Amino acid sequence: TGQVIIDGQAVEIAGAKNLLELVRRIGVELPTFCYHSELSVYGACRLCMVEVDKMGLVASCSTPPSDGMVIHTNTARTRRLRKMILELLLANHDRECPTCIKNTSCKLQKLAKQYGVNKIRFGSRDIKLPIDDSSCSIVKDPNKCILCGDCVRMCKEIQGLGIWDFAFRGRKTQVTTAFGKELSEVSCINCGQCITVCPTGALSAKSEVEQAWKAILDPSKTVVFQIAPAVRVALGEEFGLPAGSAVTGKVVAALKKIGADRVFDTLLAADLTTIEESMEFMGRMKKGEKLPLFTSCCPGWVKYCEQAHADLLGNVSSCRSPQQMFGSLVKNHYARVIGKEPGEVVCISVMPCTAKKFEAQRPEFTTAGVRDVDIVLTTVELAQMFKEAGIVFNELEPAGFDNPLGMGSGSALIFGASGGVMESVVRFVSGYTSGNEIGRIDFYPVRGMQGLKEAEVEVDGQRLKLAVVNGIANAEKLIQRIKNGEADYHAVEVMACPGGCIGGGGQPEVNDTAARVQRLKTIYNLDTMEQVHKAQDNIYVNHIINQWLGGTGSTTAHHELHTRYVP
Ligand code: HC0
Ligand code: SF4
Repeated sequence: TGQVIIDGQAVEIAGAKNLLELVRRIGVELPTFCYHSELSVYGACRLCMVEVDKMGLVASCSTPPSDGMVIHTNTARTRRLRKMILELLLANHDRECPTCIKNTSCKLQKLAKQYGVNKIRFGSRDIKLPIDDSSCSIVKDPNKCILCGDCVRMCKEIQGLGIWDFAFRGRKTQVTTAFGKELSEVSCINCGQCITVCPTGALSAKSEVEQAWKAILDPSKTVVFQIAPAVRVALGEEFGLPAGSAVTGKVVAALKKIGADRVFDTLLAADLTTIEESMEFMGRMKKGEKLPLFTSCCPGWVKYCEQAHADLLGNVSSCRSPQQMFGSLVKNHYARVIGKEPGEVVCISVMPCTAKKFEAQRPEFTTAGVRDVDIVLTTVELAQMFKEAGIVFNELEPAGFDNPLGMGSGSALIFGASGGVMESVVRFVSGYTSGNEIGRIDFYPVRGMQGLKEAEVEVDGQRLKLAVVNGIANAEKLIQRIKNGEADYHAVEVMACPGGCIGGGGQPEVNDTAARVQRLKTIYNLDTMEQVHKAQDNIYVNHIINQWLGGTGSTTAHHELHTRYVP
């Protein structure tokens, strides 16, 4: 409680944790590399310095406010220091900006311009460290690292993994993996959350844009796209639209313009997943075995479970993720329908996620010797392709998906948000047991950005206990409680990224959770507008189950839509 004076203006403290938050309230944005509201305060970059009467210069992110403080944000000293810090960072930075993946979206570049840094008075960097591109999801260029430590704290605090840490001292300080191993050799789950906080080009997604162009421009290939649920509420941000703008029809139109042969929807496969996973769940409930059932659509979570909890793999749903069910349908059936060999059809998926790149190259997901999903582009990579092709995205007339793999229910759409898979299963199971007589089922307790959501629902006279977690650190806490007997559930949904896929490592960069909340809102608004609300009401999915797969629970369905985990 109390108040402070900032630049001559009185501001109520009202629960603010630090001066940086209070300064924002008077409409002044202080520069910072290392401050993120969802991470611990590190106070290392010192850019957010302010002058406080009787205290002198302090880092505003790590200084709590106290009643009567008099704060100045723009003084001769703060100006001089900010410029100097930026110059020092730039002096030690590989300044090949025009060819950097983060050119024009780099925070260092942006702040250098904003603070008028037009010369660097210090010597230039003389060491060149090797780039690590061993991972199929993430590229690390240590020459671009400014040691803000954001990736270190993200991986440790939100994912509980601690893949990155500081090593060496003084001028030789680096952020690196344990023993400097290549990223593909350590327990990284490919989630890309470290990329989302990296202010420079030090961490980026491994681009597959060139492979995608090659396929599109090859006349002997039929190129089939699938678009994940969360992509449609974020891609517009790359073209300056507000966070959470729904751009589904524009994405389809743009893909047709750049030469996609068919544009399909991952939503169709998400409905298929709901049906398969719900049947599996009901089967386990009946037998009372292998409970809780853990969802299996997040490849970051699946890899984590394989590494850290192999004893739980029997509890993980055998369903392939929607991305992989889709790829399997394309290579096993759709190719034949259009008179092609699986190798003549290139399946490209567009995902909000860097771990989907890893999932798609897993050796178990192949048909007749070729990958089911050949190329995985992130949301940002697809936007890049539209830019390269000169597409005036914001002026496009929307277009519709192709059939028969272009339709999904509202329940498939909400897969893109944490809690969506669980709600879809609840919608299916409630509908199924009541003979589908009932209308809409909206299941609010599992919605929202919280890291852990618990809910109970009564279905067919049985009380189902459900949990939804996002962020692997939250998942780990929950697993410990389950293992210690402090919690028990019938089903658990796990997504590695905060807020679920909408917050994936392949999404446009966002500075705070507000943008993620907007994306989340749009997902549920789109669901509200959908005519078809439950997976079982998707007539295309029912057609595919009956005509292509030989009915629910058939051997074909089992082979093509499920997987086995080898501990
Ligand atoms: Fe997701 Fe998915 S919802 S993981 O977040 O389940 O990436 O958007 O595509 O596969 O559908 C990501 C998003 C998907 C899959 C679907 C699931
Ligand atoms: Fe950690 Fe995820 Fe980055 Fe891997 S991708 S280092 S698990 S934050």
